[in-house]
Amino acid sequence: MTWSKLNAIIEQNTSFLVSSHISPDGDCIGSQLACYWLLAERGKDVVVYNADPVPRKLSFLPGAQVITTTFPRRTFDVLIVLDASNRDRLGWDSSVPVPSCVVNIDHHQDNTAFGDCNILDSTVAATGQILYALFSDAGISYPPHVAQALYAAIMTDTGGFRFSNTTGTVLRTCADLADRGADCAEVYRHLYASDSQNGLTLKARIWSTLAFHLGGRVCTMELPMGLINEVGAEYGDSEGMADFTITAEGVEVGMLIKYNERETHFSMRSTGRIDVGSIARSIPGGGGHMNAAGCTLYLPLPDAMRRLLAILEGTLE
Ligand SMILES: [Mn+2]
Repeated sequence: MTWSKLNAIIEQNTSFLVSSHISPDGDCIGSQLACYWLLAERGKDVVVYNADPVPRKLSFLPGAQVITTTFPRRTFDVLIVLDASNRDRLGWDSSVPVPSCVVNIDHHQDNTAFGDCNILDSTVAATGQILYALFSDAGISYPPHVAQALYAAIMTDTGGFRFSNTTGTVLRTCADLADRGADCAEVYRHLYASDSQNGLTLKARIWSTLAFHLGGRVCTMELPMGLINEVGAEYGDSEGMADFTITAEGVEVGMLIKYNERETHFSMRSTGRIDVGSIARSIPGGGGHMNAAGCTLYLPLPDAMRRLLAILEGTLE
């Protein structure tokens, strides 16, 4: 049903723009590469554009070089948005004209169904898993590098098969992707064991800001945005640090706080009892999942911290 709708859009159109959210992660890039392959295979004219570049550790995925950060000033028949809960997440200038047909494929629970064709499933771990299911339903066989891209997508969003979204379906999907040629050890090495020296230095500086609040139930780490340039690291080098904020005993909510003089961004994590998605949504522009969410306050760090800790204090009661 869903596949036939998407398939009809693919058949009836010629040019496709494929995009994903700002600060793209493995689910964005892996899903985009699988989508690119599907369209290119059918002889379609495809441009894959993201507002932010492919993180260094994901650039090993075959085909990653097709993803551009130069906005294509031309028209397309169809825009396919992957892994973004709303249009603003694309980080595009709002004056940019959007193709008349928008396909929205995503697994975020707060997706606004902004597409003309919405393929949404918040029960799955990753957008890559939705694409896997679409390919399976359609009986499409794909080469090992596409299996590898989908595997990287799912591995990223399950935190390397460690989060509570690591279901039997996830493992069966990934077992099948391995059978289809995904190199699991290679993906692991690139995603989790390939820091640059500057990237590891950045992590050390972030670790040095570790602090506990509200009787040890909240843990924070901080990243002043200027630090990335200062140590010669890349934005993506801080990825995964938010996950460490909930590893200490007794902590219920963890936050990696990125800030400059004007704004403060919170990447929140929960060990399960507190719904950080609803906390994030209580702040304009915020959103995410129950266990992982983000929001931005347009305040300097001390004021933003006070605001967020006050909200958390009420929630933790
Ligand atoms: Mn995702």
